[in-house]
Amino acid sequence: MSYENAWLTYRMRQDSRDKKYFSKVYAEDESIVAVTAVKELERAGREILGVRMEQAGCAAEAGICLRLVSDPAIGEEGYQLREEEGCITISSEGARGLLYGSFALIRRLQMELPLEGLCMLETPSNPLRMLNHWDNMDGSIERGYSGNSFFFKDEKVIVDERTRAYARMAASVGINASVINNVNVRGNATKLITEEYGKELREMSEIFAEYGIRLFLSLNFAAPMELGGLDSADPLDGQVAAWWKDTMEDIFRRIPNLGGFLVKADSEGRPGPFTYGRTHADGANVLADAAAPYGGIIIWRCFVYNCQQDWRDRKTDRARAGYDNFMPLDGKFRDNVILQIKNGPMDFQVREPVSSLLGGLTDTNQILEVQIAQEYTGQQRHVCYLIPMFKEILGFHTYCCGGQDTVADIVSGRTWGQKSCGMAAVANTGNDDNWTGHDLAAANLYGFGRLSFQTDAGARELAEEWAACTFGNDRVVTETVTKILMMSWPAYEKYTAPLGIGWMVNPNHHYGPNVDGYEYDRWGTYHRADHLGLGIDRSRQGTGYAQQYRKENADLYEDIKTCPEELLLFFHYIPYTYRLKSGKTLIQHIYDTHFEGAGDVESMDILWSSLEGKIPERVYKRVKERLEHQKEHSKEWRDQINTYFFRKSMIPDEKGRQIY
Ligand code: BDP
Repeated sequence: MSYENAWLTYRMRQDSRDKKYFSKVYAEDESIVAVTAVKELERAGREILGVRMEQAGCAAEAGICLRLVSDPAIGEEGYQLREEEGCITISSEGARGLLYGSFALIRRLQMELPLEGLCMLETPSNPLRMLNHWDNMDGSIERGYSGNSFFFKDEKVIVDERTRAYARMAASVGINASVINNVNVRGNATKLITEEYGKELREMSEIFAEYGIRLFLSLNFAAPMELGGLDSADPLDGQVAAWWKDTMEDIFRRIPNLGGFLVKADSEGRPGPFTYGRTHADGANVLADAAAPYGGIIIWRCFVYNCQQDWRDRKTDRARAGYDNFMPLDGKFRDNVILQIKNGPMDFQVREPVSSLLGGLTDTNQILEVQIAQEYTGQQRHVCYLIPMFKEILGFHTYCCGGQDTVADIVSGRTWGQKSCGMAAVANTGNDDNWTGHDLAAANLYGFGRLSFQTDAGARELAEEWAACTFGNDRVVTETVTKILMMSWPAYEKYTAPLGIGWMVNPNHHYGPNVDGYEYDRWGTYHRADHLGLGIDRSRQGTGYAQQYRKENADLYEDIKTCPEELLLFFHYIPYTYRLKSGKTLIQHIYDTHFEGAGDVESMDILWSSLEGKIPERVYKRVKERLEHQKEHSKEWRDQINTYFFRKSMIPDEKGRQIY
């Protein structure tokens, strides 16, 4: 199985400026993670500078020195990089900090940034920085767009070279936890917590451990029945609790580097505590109590809603469900439970408001869940760089308190003083050579990791870093690739469903336009377009969702005049003739943005074509092919959406363009 090294593709540098540092290394720590750090420095020295690095006998002889220090300002995962008199010191309170510091140094080497006089301190913004893989044991990946799983094949756990390559890549951007199996736990995946898969999972977890990553598994809430032969999974049943205790004891003994479990319960047909008339707190707590003696964490997803909704009922609203289900339980979860909350109240659309639960909950550990698997954003056939979206989400003021009230503050633990919290991304990897199918989709993987480590980092800055590390330090390439990436999310938003309404996609696989695909079904994802207008009234007169926010935001969303325009149709039903701030009518805005969006893809394609010969041919071709498809597909989107609204409204385009 071949694979490429993504942003860890090292190129030999022509200059010898930094060679002196990489001739000798000295590490004060001998733990496995520190050993990994030294190996990584050696490899970078060899492959980038052509230097054979040796171990120095003492710190004074070294060009790079890894030091364990006692300094709470740095912490166990933070690091300080300091160059003085020809020696670079990487300091941290823990080995993981040393590893992250080493990768930060290597990044500078790749980008050819000066090392002399270097002095920087970075501490991670979030305690947990996770990837959630939706990999199935048959090797398929739910919402996977880059080949098959490299964790599972033919109902077996795979541990091979690629396991290490994955861990290395993830650690290089600061990831410290990984859930390897799909949240929808079915069939043999339920048995991952049994002896049957113990050996392989232990091996995998040991490789992860070398890179400071803890292994997590998704759990089947009905396991006491499916594996234990009990006739119930009722969390308040003593036998069930006892079964979980035994099971946890076994698995944590078998796999010491296990971090805990991720649970999707009472959601889209998965079993959960509702069956027994119990709450989600009852469900999560029984697992948490069983995992607590081993330091295990239970991550409980808030993606709970009625997927059997009646489209005729205008008062029910899927957007409300997370808050309605979980707000009453605030404060009722054990300390080792974390609620994992999708960024928006619906499901990873190109534009959604921030979930009302973030900023609602004050007494519960929280993780922000985003999706870099591009399920609704072009499935890794379209370029869609999502980091600018994540930046907006993180920067959103919830008004949950006087001071540190942004989503970034909440999930980092700053707002409510929590230690178990952070960010998780539904991963976009598979066993394709380039890991992410679309080469440019690797920017989302890179960007997510770096952003979860440093939420202050800018989307453009991360794009530039990624491009320089991936394609080499050529200014024209970096600038062009960054330009394409930065255009891509706005472009995708323009040519797909307008102003926050989302969902005009093909049911099931979710690729490509389908104007009424979800309109009259039970999933609760409507646009409610008619001949006068479209959008969903989520104000007080409507479903009342806007009122789930703190007053400042509730007022903002409640009123058509103050509602941010990009979310206008999410919160309000708007006539086609309504004038937006630009002076354009809603219908004209729809037409214009759709032409613009498809036009932007043409520009992206031209920009990419200008790089021919400047980047490896196979990469160039892979991306070019996808851009060709995206050009055609964005036109299909444009034409279906525009035609649909033209036929509904019968209002012609002011600019007289062809709308069918
Ligand atoms: C939706 C996906 C579905 C996932 C679900 C989830 O369509 O495949 O199982 O989210 O997050 O986006 O559980």
